[in-house]
Amino acid sequence: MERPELEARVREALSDKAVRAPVSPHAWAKVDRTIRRQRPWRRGVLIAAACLLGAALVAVPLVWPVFPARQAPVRPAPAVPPTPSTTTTPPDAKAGTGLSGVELAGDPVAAARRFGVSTDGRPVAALSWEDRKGRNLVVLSSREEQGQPDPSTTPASPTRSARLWADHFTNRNGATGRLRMVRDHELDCPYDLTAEFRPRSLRVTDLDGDGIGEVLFAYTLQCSSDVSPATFKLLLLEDGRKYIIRGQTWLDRLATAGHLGEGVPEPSYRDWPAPLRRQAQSLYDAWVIRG
Ligand SMILES: [Ca+2]
Repeated sequence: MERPELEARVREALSDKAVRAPVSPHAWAKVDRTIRRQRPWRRGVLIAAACLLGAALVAVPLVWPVFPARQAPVRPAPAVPPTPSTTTTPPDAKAGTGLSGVELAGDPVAAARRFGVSTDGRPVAALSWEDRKGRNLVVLSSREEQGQPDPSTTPASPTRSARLWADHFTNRNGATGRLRMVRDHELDCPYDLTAEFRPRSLRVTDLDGDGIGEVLFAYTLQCSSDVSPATFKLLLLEDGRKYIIRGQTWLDRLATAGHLGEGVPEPSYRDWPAPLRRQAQSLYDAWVIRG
């Protein structure tokens, strides 16, 4: 019973209704003495509780490490894909197995010099790699020069000639040599002359997985004074063997005059390794403009 209530009941007992009250007129004095006796005891309880609380706050951090914490399961971090390394390898230049050190030279002249070889034309692109036969270097080169005067006109008109070469050099067992040469030309042209390798067509793969690189490139030849199709050839060399698709292309997608036919392979497609044929046909179809 709280003190205000006790006081109220005592005062009620001391009133005129004291006779009927449930407590005697002397109850207040008795209660007051009881309260005074309880005050020190309550104060002690409060002080003890405060001390226990303080001790708990100090002890818990000290004792906590003793007990192994029940940790939530750690979700493994997602795998991070490896960062692709930078390389001078051109797109699609290296596929399959068996090739290493594939590099498209920034300076084809210097690349030929380092390999210890020279070409008939001015090097315009060079690609080197290593396969199970040894070190390889393919150099594309070209040269344009004055042609023979055109005898069909009077006086004879001047002409221009252009030549293209592709040389596959190898270094096997310490010996450097030319494994294969491909050459083509457009001679004595009195009109507009085009003779150029398709930019960025030079690449090496090992699609058939035999450990020998197959190098691919393409070029265009034309001598024309009007809108005429140009000669387009795509070549693939592997260990001295030559695979080629010969056809025609328009030089400008916006200037065509009819639809051009399919390219003609040599040897026939049934004699090509299937992965090489698929790649060659795919790139040929992507590069020629048939109209
Ligand atoms: Ca191969």
